[in-house]
Amino acid sequence: MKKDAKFNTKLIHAGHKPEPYHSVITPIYQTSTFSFESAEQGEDCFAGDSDGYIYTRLGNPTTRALEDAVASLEGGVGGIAVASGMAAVTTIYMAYLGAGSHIVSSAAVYGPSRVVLEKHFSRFGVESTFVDTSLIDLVAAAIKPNTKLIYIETPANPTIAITDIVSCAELAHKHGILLIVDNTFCSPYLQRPLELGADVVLHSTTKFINGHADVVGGVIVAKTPEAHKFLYSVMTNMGGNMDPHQAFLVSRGLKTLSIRMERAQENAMKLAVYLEQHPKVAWVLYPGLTSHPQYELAKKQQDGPGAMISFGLKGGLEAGRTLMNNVKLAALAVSLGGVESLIQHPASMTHAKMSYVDKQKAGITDDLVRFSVGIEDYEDIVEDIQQAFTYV
Ligand code: LCS
Repeated sequence: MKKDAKFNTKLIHAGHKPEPYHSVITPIYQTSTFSFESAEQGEDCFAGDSDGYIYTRLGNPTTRALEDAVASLEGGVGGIAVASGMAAVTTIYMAYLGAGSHIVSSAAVYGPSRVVLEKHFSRFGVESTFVDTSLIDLVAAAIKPNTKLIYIETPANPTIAITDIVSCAELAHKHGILLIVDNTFCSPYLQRPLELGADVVLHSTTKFINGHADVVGGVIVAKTPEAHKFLYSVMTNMGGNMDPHQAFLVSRGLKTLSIRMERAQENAMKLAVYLEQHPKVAWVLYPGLTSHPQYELAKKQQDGPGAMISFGLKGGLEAGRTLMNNVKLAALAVSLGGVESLIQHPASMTHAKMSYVDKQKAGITDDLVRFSVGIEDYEDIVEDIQQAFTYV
């Protein structure tokens, strides 16, 4: 593949290396270990003087193909494939936070990305402050002399709040801080944070990157070789590597990212418009609607509004529950970004472990219903919602 290949060409070809049997797809190297040609070559591998594979936790050709593909799509120098999105989050926290250090994070992030700081990293002396990062002044005010990371999710799970990546990067770098962006909701097809100034980007590949709701996984992409090497060493020592079989499936899913994203987004735009004019709906948050508070920012930093919608019904929590209990096509399930439509209630599901007060402050209200729009025919998706509304 030529270096300046365009996005869709990269999706199909990036990461694949010549194979002894000329296989068109990178095979599953389902092996835990690799033999050395000689004791000397083994020594060179461990010294880093030879790029031979050693042991699958330290690297594997199937996972490397995925790492290189996502790094190429994000415009980074190297990828690190890990067992889950949370392994990506915690590898980054482990790498850059330590006793006496401080992180400023979006208040609305995937529940465990926040809870792991509050419940576990706090045990090792890490301080964290959670603010609405869509307001840059709040981010600036939260920075302390010991702040090491600004961590943002944009769009945020589940509030769909958008944070200005360029402004956060400028602010972070002015203070010698790194900017980490969880790009799970957009995927590199719609947003490339490294191009906007971020230092490290991460994904739960469980979502849009794999896109088929059949594998849990994560990936980190670093902007510099130094950051890549450091994060890689933390990951291999902590042991959160992705398995080759997992990587094969994610690589397979990745190839259709653009067409899945386009189709899901087209459905989401229509569904958001439908919901916004529905008499039983109180509010809708979707970056493609002019009513979204950061509509202009989303248009500037994203290549499209994505496929995630949050909304609330006039009848509040009870009405939302009735709606969720009556959908038939959409599954009542957590996760997102797959080919199938999913509906869930963040306050009692994905974000249940956050305190009530923190949920309120972060905008994760009891009435919030989250819809991950799939690639089914729009007519069937909307017909399903319409019939569920008759029970509300
Ligand atoms: N980052 C974001 C933005 C996420 O939405 C999730 C999972 C993760 C990281 C963690 O990834 P995992 O370890 O699950 O691969 N979000 C989920 C959600 O909203 N419902 O179920 C999982």
